[in-house]
Amino acid sequence: MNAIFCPSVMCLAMDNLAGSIVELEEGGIDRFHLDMMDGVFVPNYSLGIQDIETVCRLSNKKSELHLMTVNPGRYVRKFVDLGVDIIYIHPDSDYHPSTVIQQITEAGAEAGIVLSPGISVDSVKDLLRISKYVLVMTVNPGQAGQTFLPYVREKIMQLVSLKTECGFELGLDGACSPALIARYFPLGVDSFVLGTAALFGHKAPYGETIRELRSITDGGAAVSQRHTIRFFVTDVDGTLTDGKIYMGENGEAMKAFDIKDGYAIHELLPQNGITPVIVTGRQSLIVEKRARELGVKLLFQGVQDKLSFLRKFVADNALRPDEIAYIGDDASDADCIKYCGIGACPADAVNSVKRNADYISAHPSGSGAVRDFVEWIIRRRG
Ligand code: S6P
Ligand code: MG
Repeated sequence: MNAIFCPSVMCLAMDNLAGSIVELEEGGIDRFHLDMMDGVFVPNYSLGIQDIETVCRLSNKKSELHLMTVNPGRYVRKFVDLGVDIIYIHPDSDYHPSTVIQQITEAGAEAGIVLSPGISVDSVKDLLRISKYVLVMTVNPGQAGQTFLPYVREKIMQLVSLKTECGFELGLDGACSPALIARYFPLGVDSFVLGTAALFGHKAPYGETIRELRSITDGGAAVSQRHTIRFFVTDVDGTLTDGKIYMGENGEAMKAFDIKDGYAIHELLPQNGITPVIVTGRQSLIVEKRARELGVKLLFQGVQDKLSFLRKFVADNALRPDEIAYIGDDASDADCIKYCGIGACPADAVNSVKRNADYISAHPSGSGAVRDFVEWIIRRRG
């Protein structure tokens, strides 16, 4: 499965539209992304019906129309007649988005929904089942050239875990830089709208830039990572436990572990060819005992700098960082979460960790967050 690249026509110089369409098609794009704004739903104007007609007439590729207008159902039939293949609406742009989705499908196009940064997955849950495409805006709608909003990360990963069950293709729109594509394609995002962050305003010919983007996502690391996590690294205090340490006169006396997490480590990971690794900054006999009980052979205690440890672990085992999944809860875990292929944290992790996590479990520390993350990884492999 290759990444789907959709150049944003709004970012093109209109004085050579025909030439650019040919250059982009020959350069290897997948479909054209057409933004329509009405100055009401978003404070800007972009392509009009005439432009859409021109792109559909001149191009041989599919086109997707992103409606940022109030009353998005109004011209659906017209757009389909012009040759638009996919029509995206913002659910919050109409009182009855499900009716508009039905209208789009009945008119002969495929329907998608676009989630602005402030729109939650929960608020559109039922629409996910009738939408063939879901596009997450990583910037506020209305303009090109904005900066990625980190709080949408959680939404992207929620949708990654729902896409197979609901049967939609997942895309990102806004600030899709090469780095963002390199991060999110392996995690399960299918399509990317290419605007100023990756394609336009750069000196290189489109074909060259697209080839470079393809080299990030085709074959090699990115594709195999979509399927292959080999090691599962977990922190202890505040991840496998609730973070509380019960001290007796002779030092550490008790920690509580969750049986559900234990099952994931002892059973689910090995069954799926993934090796569990426990890494902790503290030293404790309790952890040693628990690791033995769970059959974890790779236990590393007293690790003060977890990132340096991971780098060495990767080098010693001839791995790539993207073959590791990591879960942790505190500041010392934040860099590891960024470094590894997939990073997660329990619901009550500190904010610096949450900001960087690809997956935030709904379960708190010591109460099934590890089990939840393990199941999520396995589900994602399909
Ligand atoms: C923005 C619109 C987008 C942009 C495109 C810009 O409201 O929906 O499709 O045209 O995302 O990309 P970039 O890389 O300039 O943010
Ligand atoms: Mg758009």
